[in-house]
Amino acid sequence: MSQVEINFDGIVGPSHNYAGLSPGNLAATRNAGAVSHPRAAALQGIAKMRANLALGLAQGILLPHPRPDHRWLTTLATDHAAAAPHLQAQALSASAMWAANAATVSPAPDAADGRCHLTVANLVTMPHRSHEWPATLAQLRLAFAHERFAVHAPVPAPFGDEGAANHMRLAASHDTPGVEVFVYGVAGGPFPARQHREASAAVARAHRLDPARTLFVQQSDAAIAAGAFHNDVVAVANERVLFAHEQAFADAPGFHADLRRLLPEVEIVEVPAARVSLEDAIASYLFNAQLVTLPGGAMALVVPGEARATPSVWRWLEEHVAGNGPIRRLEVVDVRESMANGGGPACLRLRVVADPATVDPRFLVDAAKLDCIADVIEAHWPERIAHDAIADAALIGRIEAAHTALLEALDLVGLIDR
Ligand code: SUG
Repeated sequence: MSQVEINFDGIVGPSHNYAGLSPGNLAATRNAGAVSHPRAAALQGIAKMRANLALGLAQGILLPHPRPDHRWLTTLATDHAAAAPHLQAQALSASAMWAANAATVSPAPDAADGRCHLTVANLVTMPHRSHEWPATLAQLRLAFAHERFAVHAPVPAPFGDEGAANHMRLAASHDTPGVEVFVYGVAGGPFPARQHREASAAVARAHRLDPARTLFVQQSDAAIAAGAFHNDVVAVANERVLFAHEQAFADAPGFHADLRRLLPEVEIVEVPAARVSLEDAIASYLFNAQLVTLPGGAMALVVPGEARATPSVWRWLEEHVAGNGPIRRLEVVDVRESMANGGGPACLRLRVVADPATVDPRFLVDAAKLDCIADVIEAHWPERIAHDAIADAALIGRIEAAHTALLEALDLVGLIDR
């Protein structure tokens, strides 16, 4: 079978809670201490996957990590019961759900050795995410064990790497050589720049990309300061289309010129600040959308409900679809539990262009398998987590049992739980 884009969604783990752990992520810090709803959150994620299947797209999954992360706490010479509250929260976070931060992926047509390369992200900037990579790597090594893939260990600290959320690929079509774009931030603003240029350069070398078709593009300071802690909050690309906010990049004209030179068929859809402010774009997650090619060849944009609820954004989208733009269809999904922690539809998925027959089938889903996962979630995921309950032994027991039940249902016990 030919190369297709497969979206691997992170299943929302049973410990999903609002601990305000990510400075610079305005939704997460605003909701610190709020009551979370892990069961609803995970079912919202399942519904999004069902909707993508209904569009005719290939769909995969990545699994929640064991939480609390006892191994990490042991390296800190403590355990969950004894740890200080901030460590308890960091060890319990379900942040691995945001699969766009799992790895950077370079499809086979872009690599000199003709393999699809994946580098697991080190996520070193935020303590609660810095311990995700070993469990992610275990899953990637299993899911992509076929010789058509090369799975790489993380770039070493201190070079921050947040994976596909700061990486875009433009190509005439998924299965032809593309232009890979690595977007980095520069430190100095009010919030951390989580993607370092040095890390992106290392990933590009490991993936054996053609330097002549690889761009390193600086994110604008204004975007980071306004709450765009990852590039995928202000830009998204799919095949020949770049869809971005006017203020996403430090030097948009220079970036656009490079793109046009390398990919003459590129279509750049830039949303002017005069139509949608950076604040509205970030609050609505207009760009944290899945821009996907439907089986017939047209493109659809999968946006969160918040985009429809933001008048400037919805007006712009409706005009675009009514006009002659490349986005022909809008799909609205409800992922509000994830959104409240700063994770929209695009954050929840990792895109891999590959032949599905080369992927471990336990990581691919159809409607029946999603029904089975939903049953486990209904039966085992906590209905709510109040922030002051994260130290509660009964809750921790419930979270761990829920995780085990899912691995059992998917035949993955002992394989990815480190
Ligand atoms: O890393 N939120 C995540 C959201 C990640 C969104 N991903 C992309 N944009 N691709 C983050 O900031 C908040 C967890 C908490 O505060 O409890 C959190 O980690």
